[in-house]
Amino acid sequence: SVEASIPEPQRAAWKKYQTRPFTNTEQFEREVVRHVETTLARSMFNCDETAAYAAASLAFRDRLITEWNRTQQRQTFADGKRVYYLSLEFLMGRALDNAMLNVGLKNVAQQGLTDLGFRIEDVIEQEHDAALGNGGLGRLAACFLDSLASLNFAAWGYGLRYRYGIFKQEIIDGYQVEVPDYWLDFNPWEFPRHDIVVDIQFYGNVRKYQDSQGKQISLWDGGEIVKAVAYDVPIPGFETSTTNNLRLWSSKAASGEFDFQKFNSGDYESSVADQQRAETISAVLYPNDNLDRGKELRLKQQYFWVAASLYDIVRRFKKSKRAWKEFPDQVAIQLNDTHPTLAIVELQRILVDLEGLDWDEAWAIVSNTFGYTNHTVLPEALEKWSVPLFQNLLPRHLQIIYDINLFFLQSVERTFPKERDLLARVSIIEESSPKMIRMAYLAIVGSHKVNGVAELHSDLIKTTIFKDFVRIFGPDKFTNVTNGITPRRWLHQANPRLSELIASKIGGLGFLKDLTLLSELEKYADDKEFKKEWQEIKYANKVRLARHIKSTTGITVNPAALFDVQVKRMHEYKRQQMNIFGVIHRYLTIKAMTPEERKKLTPRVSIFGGKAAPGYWMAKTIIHLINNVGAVVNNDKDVGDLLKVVFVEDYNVSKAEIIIPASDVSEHISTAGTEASGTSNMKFVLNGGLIIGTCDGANIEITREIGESNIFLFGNLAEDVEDLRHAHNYGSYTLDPALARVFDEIKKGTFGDAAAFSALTGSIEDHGDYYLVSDDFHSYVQTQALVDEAYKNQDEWISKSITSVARMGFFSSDRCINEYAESIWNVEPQSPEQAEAGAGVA
Ligand code: T68
Repeated sequence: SVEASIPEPQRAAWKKYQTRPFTNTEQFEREVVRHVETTLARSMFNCDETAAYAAASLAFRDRLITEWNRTQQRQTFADGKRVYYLSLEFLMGRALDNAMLNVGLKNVAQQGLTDLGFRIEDVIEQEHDAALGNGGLGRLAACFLDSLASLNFAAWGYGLRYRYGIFKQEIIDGYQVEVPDYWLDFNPWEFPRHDIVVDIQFYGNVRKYQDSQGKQISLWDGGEIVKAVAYDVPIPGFETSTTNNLRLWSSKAASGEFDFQKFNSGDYESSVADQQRAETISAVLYPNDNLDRGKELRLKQQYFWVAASLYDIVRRFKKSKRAWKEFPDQVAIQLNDTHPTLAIVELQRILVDLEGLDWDEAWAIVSNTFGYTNHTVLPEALEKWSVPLFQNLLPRHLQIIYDINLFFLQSVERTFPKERDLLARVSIIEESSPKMIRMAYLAIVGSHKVNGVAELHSDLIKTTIFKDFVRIFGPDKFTNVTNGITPRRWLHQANPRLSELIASKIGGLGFLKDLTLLSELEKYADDKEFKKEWQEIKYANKVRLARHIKSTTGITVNPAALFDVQVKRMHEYKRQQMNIFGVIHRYLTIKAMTPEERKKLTPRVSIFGGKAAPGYWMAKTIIHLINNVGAVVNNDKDVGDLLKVVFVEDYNVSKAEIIIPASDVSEHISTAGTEASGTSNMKFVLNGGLIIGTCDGANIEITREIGESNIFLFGNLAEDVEDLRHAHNYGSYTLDPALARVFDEIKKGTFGDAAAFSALTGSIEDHGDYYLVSDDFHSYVQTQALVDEAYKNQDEWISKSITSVARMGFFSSDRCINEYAESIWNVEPQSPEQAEAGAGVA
């Protein structure tokens, strides 16, 4: 076993002083005080909430790292297949609350902090979100890490340690302003591994020569070296000692602080510049969601991260002394979108150029190792790299891509002779000027499975963007794994009262590990007492959100009103513009009513939140319009409580934890066929909110699970979108009359300078209405009226809410991870108890 390598006496000494993680309040308090007094060099007289947060986190951090160590030892000893999840984004949010709940010691911490004079909620609030992601894709990666650990899979995440995460959003005079998110001042959750450093090469040249056996060798040399330093973040599973690893790479100049040679020869400035250039690689997260901009620094980030991760993975494999052909039995690498696709090329390079394998032998290993997940069909989001740019940065990789493409096209030609158009269509190289590398095609060719993230989306990729590849590789290569969310964070942590209420009825918290157990709730859907408690919890969550809104925006909202929420990245395809046009329509309707008519209305609070990419002008215009509409509506005496419009600044994971449990209705209203899945839709329903939405992404499967009578669906179907667009461009176009009235009001200047919004209204009435806002507006407004009516019958509304929650079992990320494990990775979990019995680890 692992321990056999250490002689008995030393082993005894180690054992005797082995760290024993705290398990009770007294031990926790001792740890907190020790950290305050020594690690933080403070005392009880100057321990504020920040220091209490720091000390409590350090206490939990110590606990996690001991379990982390044991888990890694166990997994090394077991020597089974590992999963590596490569993602440029991990949108983790806060760690302390999650750690406390996952290790089952929040009560202990609560009591301990109380004894020391603090409120646990205030302490938790001190933490800065780890916001290394844009939106759904990054948050999905975070949910997957939670499930992988909770299910006892041996799995590592690999990402970049950005110094700046997604920017902070401020709203000034109704406009979005971006503020840098420097989050690393104090981060107790990461462990720098200054001993794990990988040299990463860029630029340079390729030399070809023959070795002594006459074999062609390609050597990539020259160029520059940047160092990748590992930082490890422990990922605790829920109610298991398994603690997995998220390894994030940080860039550093190869010459250390700076180049002393240059410094001594008087070239101080350029030595500093070299260092800064190296550190720039991991400096900032690109803030675009569903958009590819093809910048060189982004390509550098991708290669830097992928090369460091593969070096690490290959090094770990080599320690096992197995034959190369066993690599895919030991290693599964999942590509979160095309961002890590270079890993395919890099592994082929390692095997052929550095390890001397034959091309075909290497390629069989590579293509059996990778799986690729697609997250979008939007053309502007599909990654492409300019060949000249790529050639300069990664000359050897370009040659390998050309070879991959050549062999691929040759095989296509053999199977489909005389289909010249097909070859051009599926080529990894697009023959444009400049030529472009199509990363999705490379990912498909180099993986053994390709999956979409919801049923509709997986069907769409097979019939549209990847249609030719289904013919070439057969349909079995393409599969669906519908997204999921972790019920630990999105129910238990975000909505503790609801979680406890559910637990009290269905025999404890077991549903947090097997979400299908929620079905037991269905028999309470008509239970009067239970419904009252259910409603009370929703109300309390709304009161909490109302308080947050008051303190951040100054707007007073009535918690008894219907809370209608749309929080997600700002994007035309997500159609926040349709929502705000609907709000304007409602406002105009109210204004035209008599006081008597107004009395019958359902008061509503329209809550928006979300960041716009800094360069996405139209998205910023939508934010501006929302804020301007709010300024008018919220101050109109005729309207009062009947309508309020709120834009919540800086929407992020920890805001989501407040907002989602407080929603009555949330909006998931993308143009059909554009939202690959959506995951917040699942979070809202799991927290007892109803949905108004289109037949898009996971909304469709949510409807299948919870039933059509529990969701407000509207709008055109994906299958009709193409024809409608065609009709806009080639037929006669008439704006929906209600929408036309809304536009007239905007143009009159009711919501500020009309010119500010002309591009927005113009994109609909003059430029083809690509997202079908006008086509769907009528059914949207009608469906909102149904929502108003339904909300008046609270009794029925609450039954719908309970029934829906009871039927959400399918949408756990645990189910989702088990599907990946079975149909893509071919791995099985290993329970710590079982492993320890085998390994003799005490
Ligand atoms: C989202 N994609 C999908 N992309 O939009 C959403 N893009 O439907 C889906 O539920 C989610 O992925 C999880 O599958 C994104 O969030 C990005 O953030 C992104 C980032 C960089 C480049 C392109």
